[in-house]
Amino acid sequence: MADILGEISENLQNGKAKVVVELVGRALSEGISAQKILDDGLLAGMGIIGGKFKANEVFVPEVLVAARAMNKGAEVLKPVLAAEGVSAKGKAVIGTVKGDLHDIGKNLVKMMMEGRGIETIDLGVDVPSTRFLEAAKEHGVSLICCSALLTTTMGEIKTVVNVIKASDIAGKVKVMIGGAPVTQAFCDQIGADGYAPDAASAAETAETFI
Ligand code: B1M
Repeated sequence: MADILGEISENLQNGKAKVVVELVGRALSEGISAQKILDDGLLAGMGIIGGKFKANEVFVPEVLVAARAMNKGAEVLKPVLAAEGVSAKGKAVIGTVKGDLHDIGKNLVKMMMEGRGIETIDLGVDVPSTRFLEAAKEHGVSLICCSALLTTTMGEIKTVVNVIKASDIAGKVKVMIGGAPVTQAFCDQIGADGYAPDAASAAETAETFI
């Protein structure tokens, strides 16, 4: 059993989506539970890639292909997991703030969070503060993730934090922030709940909030 799960992890790290899909199907037909395949195959591989990304041992393209393989493998497991009654660890919404169209980093954060079993609803780019609030209520999430890449749009994160603080979900939802110009000092200054400098740390931090 360990062998096929190890193979899934390895092929995922190498971005071999087709092979991952095939191996996940084979593991299911061998009677391995979907949860075990997810934890010890897919998530294990994504965790290794996350660690290597953090240590600058692999870069954006490798993470993107690994995440694609992860998503393809997870698609095979989804109906089985639903039938086994396994639900996601928790839910979050993510978006790039109003006025900002950069989404490569945000997409990586989303993929890493999904790689940790967090269902992540993507609001896209140029997201107004009120949309973050609406979506958080609509999906009943416990975490809002805001990305900003421009010094001119960083201030929008503060607007999101203020909108949430003034809403009826204040205290029930955490706000995590990040993006190239964003720092821990900025996070403290605007009263956000958490900051992460990169996608792998963002997924780790998100897990503590979920
Ligand atoms: Co733009 N851009 N851009 N750009 N762009 C930057 C950000 C810039 C630094 C380039 C420069 O001048 N040196 C500069 C900002 C300067 C500043 O504000 N001080 C800039 C500018 C000025 C602009 C325009 C204004 C240019 C113009 O039109 N005159 C314009 C603005 C458009 C807008 O948004 N309204 C613009 C447009 C664009 C493109 C559309 C061409 C394109 C974006 C394409 C896309 O995203 N789909 C683009 C790009 C690609 C860049 C650079 C080259 C690369 C950004 C990137 O994707 N990095 C960038 C220069 C650079 O950074 N070298 C630049 C890779 C990505 C993986 O990193 O997004 O930082 P990053 O994400 C990291 C972390 O920050 C963190 O995790 C990620 C992975 O580790 N992270 C989070 C991100 N979000 C997080 C959220 C979290 C936690 C961590 O929690 C929720």
